[in-house]
Amino acid sequence: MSKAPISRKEFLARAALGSAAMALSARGQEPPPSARRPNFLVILTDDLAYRAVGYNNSAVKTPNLDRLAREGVIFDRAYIATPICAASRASLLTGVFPQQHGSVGLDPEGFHRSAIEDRRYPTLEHTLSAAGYHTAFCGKSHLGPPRDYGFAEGEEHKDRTDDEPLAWASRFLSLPFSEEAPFLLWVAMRQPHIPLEPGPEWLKLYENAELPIDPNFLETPPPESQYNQGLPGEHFYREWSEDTPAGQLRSGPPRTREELRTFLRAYYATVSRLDSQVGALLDTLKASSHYENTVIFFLSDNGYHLGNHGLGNKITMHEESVRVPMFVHWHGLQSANTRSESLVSSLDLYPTMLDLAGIAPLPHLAGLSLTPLFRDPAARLREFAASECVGVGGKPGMGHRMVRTKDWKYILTDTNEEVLFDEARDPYEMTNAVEEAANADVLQTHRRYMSEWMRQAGDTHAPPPGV
Ligand SMILES: [Ca+2]
Repeated sequence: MSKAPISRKEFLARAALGSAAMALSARGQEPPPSARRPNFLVILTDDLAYRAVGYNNSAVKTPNLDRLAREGVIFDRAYIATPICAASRASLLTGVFPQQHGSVGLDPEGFHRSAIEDRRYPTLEHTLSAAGYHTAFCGKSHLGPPRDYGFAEGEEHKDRTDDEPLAWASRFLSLPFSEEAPFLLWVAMRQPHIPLEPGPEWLKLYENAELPIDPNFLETPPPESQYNQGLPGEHFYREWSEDTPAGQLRSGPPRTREELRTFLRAYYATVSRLDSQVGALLDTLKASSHYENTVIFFLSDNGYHLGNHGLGNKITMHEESVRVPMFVHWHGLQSANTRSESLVSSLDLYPTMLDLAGIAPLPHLAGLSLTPLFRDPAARLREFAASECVGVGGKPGMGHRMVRTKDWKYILTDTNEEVLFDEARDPYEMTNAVEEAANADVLQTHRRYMSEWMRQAGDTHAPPPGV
C-alpha cells in the first residue's frame, strides 16, 4: 500500500502536534528521546575515485571537502559492497550485499522485490520513518522514483550538473526546523560520472597542471580474468557512452599517458565543481539552526579506474574500483580531525544511523555501527571487508568477489582465478602473490574468510579450493 507523500512543512506540523500530545500525556516529564536524535545528511557521489579528492591527492583541488573531512573522521579504508551504481545504491539502502537483495548489476528489479514488495530487507528510510524520522531524497536514484522505495518526499533529478538536486537540498535545509522531527536527507550527486562536462572555468584550474599518473597505469589491460569488466570470458572495457561528446573520450584501449592526462583534467575539474557545490550546500546548512545536530556522511557509490591496469570504469575488485573516499562530520564526534585505518564497509552506514538514532539494531544487516570509530579511530571493527560484482548484466554466482584484510586482499573471479595482493608492499596491486610459497598460510586464511563471507552473502559461486 503506498502512502500519499507529504511536504516537510506538513510533516513538521504533524510532528509538532504529536509532540504536544506526548508532552501532555507525560505530565511534565522529560521530552521524548526523539527530540535529541541527530539529523542525517548523506552526500553520495557517483564514480568518485579514492585518489581523486584533495585530502588524498594534492593534485586535486577540493578545498571544501578537505576542510569538512579534516574536521571529521576520514575512513581511509572504506570498501563499497559492490562497485556498480544501482547495486551499490540498493546495498546502501538495504544494508545487505547485492546477492541478498537481488539487484546485482544495473537492474533494480531484485531490490524492488526484496525491499519493497516482500519487505525482507526494509530500506533505511522505511526503518527511520517508522521511528519518526522525516526522510527526503534528491538527485540520481538509479532505483526508480525514491518515494516508491520509502522516502517520504523527494525528487529524482536527471541533470548532469547536479545544480537541480543541490538547489532542492538547499531549499530543504532552509525550511524551519523542529527538534521533534529529525530528518534524513539523501543527496545523490551525478558527478563525476562520465560524460564529463565541467565547463571552462573549472577546466582552467588544471590547464597547465602536470598531473601525476599512478604507477599501475597501463595502455591496455592484461588478459587475466581479474581485469574483466563484463560477463565471464568477455573482456570489455567501458569508458564511453553513446552520449559522450565527440572527441572527449575514446571507446577503449589502448590509451596513452597524454590521453589519460586529458581525461584527468576533465575528471578533476568535475570533482572541483562538485566540491564547490558541496561547499555551497554546507553554507546553507551552517546558516540553519540544525548544523550542530546533523551528522554528515560523504562517500561515493563506487571508485573508478583512472587508467589503472589499463582500465577505465569500475566493476573490478581492485582498490581503484572498490575503495572509496568516505568520511563523517559531526559535532558529536569525540575523535574529530583524524584518519581511521580500520576496515569500513558501505554497509555500515545503515547500522550506524540506527545506532545514533537510538533504534534497536536489525540482526539481518551485514554491516556494523561505525560509532566505536567516532570515539577511537584505531578501534578494530572487523577482520575483513568484502565486496562483490557480477558485472554488467550478470547473474548471481558469476563475476568477482574479494575479501580485504589489513594487509592483504584475496580475489576469486568468475573463472576461478585466485588473486592474492600484499597490500602493505604492493598497494597498487601489480603482483599476484598467490603462487608464492611463503604466502601459503595467508592464502589459506583468506580462502577461509572468503568461504565464510560467501555463506553469509548467499554467493552461489563455487567456494575457493581447499576449504
Ligand atoms: Ca557509480
